[in-house]
Amino acid sequence: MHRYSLLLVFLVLGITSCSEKREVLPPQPLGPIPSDDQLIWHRMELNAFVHFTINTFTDKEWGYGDESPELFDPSAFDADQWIKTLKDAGFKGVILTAKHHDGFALWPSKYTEHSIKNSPFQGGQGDIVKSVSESAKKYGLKFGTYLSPWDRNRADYGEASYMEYYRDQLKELFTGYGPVFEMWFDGANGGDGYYDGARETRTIDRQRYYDWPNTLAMVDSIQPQVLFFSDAGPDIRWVGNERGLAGETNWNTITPDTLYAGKAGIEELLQQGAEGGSHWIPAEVDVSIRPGWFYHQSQDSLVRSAENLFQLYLTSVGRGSNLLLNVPPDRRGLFHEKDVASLQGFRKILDSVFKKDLVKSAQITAESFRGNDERFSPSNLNDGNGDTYWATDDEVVQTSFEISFGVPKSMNYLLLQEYIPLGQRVAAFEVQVPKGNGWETIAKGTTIGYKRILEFGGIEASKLRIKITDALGCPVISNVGVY
Ligand code: FUL
Repeated sequence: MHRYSLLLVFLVLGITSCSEKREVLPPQPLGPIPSDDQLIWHRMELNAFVHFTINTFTDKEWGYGDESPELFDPSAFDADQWIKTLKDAGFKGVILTAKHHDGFALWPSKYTEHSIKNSPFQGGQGDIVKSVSESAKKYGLKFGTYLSPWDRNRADYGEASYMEYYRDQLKELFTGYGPVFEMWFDGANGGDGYYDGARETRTIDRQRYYDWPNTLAMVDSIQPQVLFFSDAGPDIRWVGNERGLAGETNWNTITPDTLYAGKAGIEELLQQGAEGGSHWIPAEVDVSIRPGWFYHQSQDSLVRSAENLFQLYLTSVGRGSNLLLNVPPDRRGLFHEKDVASLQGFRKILDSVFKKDLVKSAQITAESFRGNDERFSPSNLNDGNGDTYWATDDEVVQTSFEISFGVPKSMNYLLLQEYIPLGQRVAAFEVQVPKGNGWETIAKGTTIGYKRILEFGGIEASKLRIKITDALGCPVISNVGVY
């Protein structure tokens, strides 16, 4: 009897520990995490900006607001040419300047005469916003829009009534043109302008004038999926420069309490984000393929080369941000041949650099994996599935995994991705190759985030070890690639 009860105790214990083993839980989300729409956005990686308006015809960057609508007359406008070029180059979304600072509306807004409806283009019947949104839909790109809060044409810019006008225009854009994935609010606000003949300088309270909470809530009530971009978010933040550079340290988190569009002195914070920040507000890298945002014939010889675009890719997408590359149509209403050639070349470089992932046929082992449960094993790192990941036990923060190629391979790039639905965690890592009986560090990085690409410039090794040296919690890595 006594012996039987002992056996029973063992059995019960055994069953409990077995069932405990089976119940290894995934890591809990750590800190702020992306919303579903932000996650979709991260996965887009490459989006295009299109600056097109009356400036294209006046050779200006910032129209004063007194330009006659008569000037807007592209001779061979073809939105499909833009969108097909972008699609072929791998872009997933397009954001159009529906109205820039000069106030000219590229759609026939019923709230102003300063619009395409009073231009000679298509006999006043044209609607660029419609053509571009429809073409984007046709080619499977998402459509986004930019509506400059600053309006140098309006008589009442600076007064309360202008905000009514601005909101009415937002309503037009958000009800008439299908789903909008991203809305861009520019930080350039207030200054001199035409203002319907006043020709003066007007300053506004950048923090309060636009009543952003209510303005955004209004848009959100029409299209809840839209992501708002501004210097300070709330969904996507500016990266703090227009040179194409995300921070090598780039947290998707930041504490936006004291931030607002146009606030000075926050460039570095925006570029790097903040470890432990209170909100998930990833940085977007906006940069132009030409020196200007708008087309100028004088800049035809200054279009970024394909190699230069690839460098921009490495300093934006390769640092965990999205690239928003501006491609300005010319006076014909077409992407210029030089820009098209660079975009095609850019695609070729991407395809050739990332053609062969050496990890696909390699063995991956890790110091440990969570609860020894296969669901969290390092084999998830090269299974081509972004929804599986390698994770360790909660208390295992400094750890490593090894990639064995079998034979020496020469390689140029390492690509890492964290599984960001559970938060951004890694703060420092090292890349090592075997040396003697140990390892030698050949590269170091800080954050990973959605994607981190390190360039080695050609090394040869039969093994790589990725050592996580600092993280906010146990690492959760979904993908590794070596090229
Ligand atoms: C800036 C604007 O002033 C430029 O003209 C351009 O639109 C750029 C994307 O944002 O703040």
